[in-house]
Amino acid sequence: MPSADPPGPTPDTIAAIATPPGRGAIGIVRVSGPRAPEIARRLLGRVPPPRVATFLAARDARGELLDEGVVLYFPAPHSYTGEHAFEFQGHGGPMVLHSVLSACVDAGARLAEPGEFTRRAFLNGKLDLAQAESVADLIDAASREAARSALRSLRGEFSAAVDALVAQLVELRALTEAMLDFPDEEVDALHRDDAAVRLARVRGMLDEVHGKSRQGSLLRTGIHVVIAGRPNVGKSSLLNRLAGEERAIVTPVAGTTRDALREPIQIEGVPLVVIDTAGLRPSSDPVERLGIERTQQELARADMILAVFEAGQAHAPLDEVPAGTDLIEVYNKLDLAPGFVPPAGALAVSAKTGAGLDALKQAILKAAGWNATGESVFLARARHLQALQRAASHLDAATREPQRWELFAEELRLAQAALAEITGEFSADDLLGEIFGRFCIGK
Ligand SMILES: Nc1nc2c(ncn2[C@@H]2O[C@H](COP(=O)(O)OP(=O)(O)OP(=O)(O)O)[C@@H](O)[C@H]2O)c(=O)[nH]1
Ligand SMILES: [Mg+2]
Repeated sequence: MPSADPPGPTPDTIAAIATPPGRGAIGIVRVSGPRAPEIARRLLGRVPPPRVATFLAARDARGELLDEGVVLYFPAPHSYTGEHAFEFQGHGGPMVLHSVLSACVDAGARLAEPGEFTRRAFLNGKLDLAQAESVADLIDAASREAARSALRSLRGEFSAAVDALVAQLVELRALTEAMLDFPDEEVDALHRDDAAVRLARVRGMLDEVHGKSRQGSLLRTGIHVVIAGRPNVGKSSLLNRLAGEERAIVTPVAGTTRDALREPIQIEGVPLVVIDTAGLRPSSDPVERLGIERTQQELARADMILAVFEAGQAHAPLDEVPAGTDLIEVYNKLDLAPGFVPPAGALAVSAKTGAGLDALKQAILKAAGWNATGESVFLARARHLQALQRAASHLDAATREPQRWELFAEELRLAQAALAEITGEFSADDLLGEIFGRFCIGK
């Protein structure tokens, strides 16, 4: 069998169940590596024709029937991993799938580690690192918007934007390095001006990518919004309104909520976790005091706080709310105080009638840094944001060195290296381990 294996040590052949654990109509066992054809021959009696759905029986080494199903065979390099690979689509029961998997191992495969198929796709140049990460992001996407962004990254939009930045930097570096042989004073003003203009252009592009990435990172992580206030102001009612269903218990009794209640919701496709908490007040009831302690813990790790008050009622300031967290003041029960005008920057709502709720949702999105421009955003990870920030600070350092070409050139080199980490041109092994270790097995 002709082999398209990459040079270097021959990799193992890996196998895994690619469908989620449990029972299902169909279950898939996936095999990838140089021995895949041989394993197919042993398991299925033949190497199936490439890329054609072929119905075959799977047997163990003693010839005992394990299952029958549809097999797809992808010879290298035209597979997900770039290696010889096949997928056996059998009956989706744990016993059946495990017996097929064991037969693959008996025939020479080893069990795959989490993310190993995608790691191989990266190592074989099928995907760059940002694309490989977007595979996991697509699988984990918690909202439609997040899934769409992940898919765009998988198709290479994010990588293309980063590559475009790198290309501009390479051009600028070439220009600069050509000048390095001349003493600084002989590099004429024309060259310096040209370099400055180009640098400013790259810096502007970088800002744009960074902006879209920061927005996209909201889609990945979700925003934790904590509703806090004195008892009975309508915090739980507000949570129910935002969630669109009766999740939290609402009563006229002050001190109803004890445990913090978390509710995942979406506003315009942006995932949020809204947390209802026990009303803050001095209390001698031990249960209520424990609840209030939890409120304080939630407040400490909130991304955003909705500080709820009653419209038209005098109230003491909420000193318990930590300074420095994004905060929206919300005056509830507007229906009981018609004509009430909230202080500047605050919002008035009625959890009872729904008045002001749309404005509140928009305010939450705005405070989170989301602006619905309709433009595509990049579902960036913290790693990407850090690399973009590092690149930006090197470009800024370059801006400060228009007279010293060596330093100017060095900062450009560092900026380029930071960007290259995103797509994985230069990546340390431990980084790869960390990224792919978080995948599910079989992906
Ligand atoms: N009229 C009116 N009543 C409301 C509104 N929102 C809440 N209420 C009432 O206010 C009372 C308290 O509401 P909750 O949502 O339980 O208040 P809470 O802030 O969660 O109270 P604790 O959990 O005890 O801290 C209930 O009787 C609600 O029906 C509103 O917008 N208008
Ligand atoms: Mg409550």
